[in-house]
Amino acid sequence: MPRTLPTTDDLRTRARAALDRVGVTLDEGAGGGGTEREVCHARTPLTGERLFPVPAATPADVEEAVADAHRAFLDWRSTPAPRRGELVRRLGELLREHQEDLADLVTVEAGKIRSEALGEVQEMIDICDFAVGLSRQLYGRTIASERPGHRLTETWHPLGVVGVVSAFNFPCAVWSWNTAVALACGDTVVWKPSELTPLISLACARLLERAAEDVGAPDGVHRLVIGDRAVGEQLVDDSRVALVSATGSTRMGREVGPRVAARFGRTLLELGGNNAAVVAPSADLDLAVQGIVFAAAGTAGQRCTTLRRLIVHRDIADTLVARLTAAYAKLPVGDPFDEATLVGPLISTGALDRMQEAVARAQAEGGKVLAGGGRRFADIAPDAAYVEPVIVRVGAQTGVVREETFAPVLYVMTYETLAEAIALHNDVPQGLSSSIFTRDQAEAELFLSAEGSDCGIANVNIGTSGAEIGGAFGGEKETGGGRESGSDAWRAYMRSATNTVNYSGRLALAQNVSFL
Ligand code: UN1
Repeated sequence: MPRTLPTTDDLRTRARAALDRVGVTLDEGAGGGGTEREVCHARTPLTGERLFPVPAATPADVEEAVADAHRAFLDWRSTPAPRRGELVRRLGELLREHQEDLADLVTVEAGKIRSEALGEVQEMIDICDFAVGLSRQLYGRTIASERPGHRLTETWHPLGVVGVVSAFNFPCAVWSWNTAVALACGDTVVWKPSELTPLISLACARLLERAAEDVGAPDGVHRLVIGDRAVGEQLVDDSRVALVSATGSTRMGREVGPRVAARFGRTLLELGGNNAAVVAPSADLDLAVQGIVFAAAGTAGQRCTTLRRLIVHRDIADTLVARLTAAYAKLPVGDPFDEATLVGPLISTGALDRMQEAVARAQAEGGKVLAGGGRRFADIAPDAAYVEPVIVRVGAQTGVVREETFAPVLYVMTYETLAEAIALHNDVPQGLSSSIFTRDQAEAELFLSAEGSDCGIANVNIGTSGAEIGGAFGGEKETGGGRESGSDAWRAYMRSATNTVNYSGRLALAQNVSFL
């Protein structure tokens, strides 16, 4: 079990080296004597301490970023799509070249373990490959016209500037899902990352800037604006931002959605999840235990797809719970750079407080803690939040179980009939990801059917998290309804036009209308 943590100085050196290799020069004087500029402090959850001051965008900077992106859009929209794909291909090459550097920054700033940090960068590489292909496949339809000598078609055009608002937990992959697809679609991007992860954002923005230089794309195809909520609000309210694609809490989405709608802009919202897995009596328990532990405790419970509720058939509940508690007891919590670690730190001590409050509420509501909950390294890193993932057995789906707590807390409930399990499954406000572990095909099919899971992602014999980029990603109800990444999610980044072409030489009106 890892016992030590890196020092903040080590992490600073590591981050600086990665940034250097990517080509980012930090203005380390920012925030120092004399300057009036607002700064955002890069920090690391590994020690909870600050790394570097990073200049924050002023309102004038945000204005300029949107103006630049809008100007670039006017040019980019008429660049042939396969040529636009060349920019994304070059970005993908640079991401491959710097996969280790970017993974270092993800670990330093977001606390992910090595394989998950590399996996996040892999997700960026994969979406670039996807978007390059997409740049030759922005298909519209030809529709049968009701009139002779007429052709009816659907054409897809670039939309405009896309404002991407991303969260700390996937500090670069979510940006890339939006950005690679938006660029192939002929849009330009202004990115407001989480203020908790400015360094990885600077690195990604620099790589895209280098890619644009290499292929001769307009420089304004992408702008980064680092800052707090006010920066996001400025993007949300700017009518030149045609689409606001925002990932974060349901509370954030509740504000963003109506504000953008009020100016008739578009939104793509990826909000909270409260994901569940049903474990049926026929389930392969070896596979289920592995799938559940990764989905519930992996990424320290900080994915929007994290497994938060387990709905287990009562005949196997005691066996499964015993196996899960045994697995939890052995989970190595600690330094995410240590190859042996599986659970890194929570993003902040505030997140730990919220986790502890949720567990206390669950207990007050009748729940029983079966595993975990202990804090680690509080003596050597009091500002960091290392915690053992928790399992709580609950009798009912009460208040706190229906909420998303962004931490590794798994609530376990039991069921008797599959209908009851599906009802429990769907009886929460969120609708992102879901899964069933079963070897009964009819049960699996029912879970995936219209009367089964009500989520945007529904899986069989695999956990709720870790989706591939090829499918569309997103969820229903309070999760916001957006779809990003693969499949035909690209359509959200374009506008369609219906074209009627009359080659008959005479005017024929639709619906047999006669006039003149
Ligand atoms: C998120 O947590 O915001 O499916 C995204 C997954 C990842 C993406 C999660 N591919 O878990």
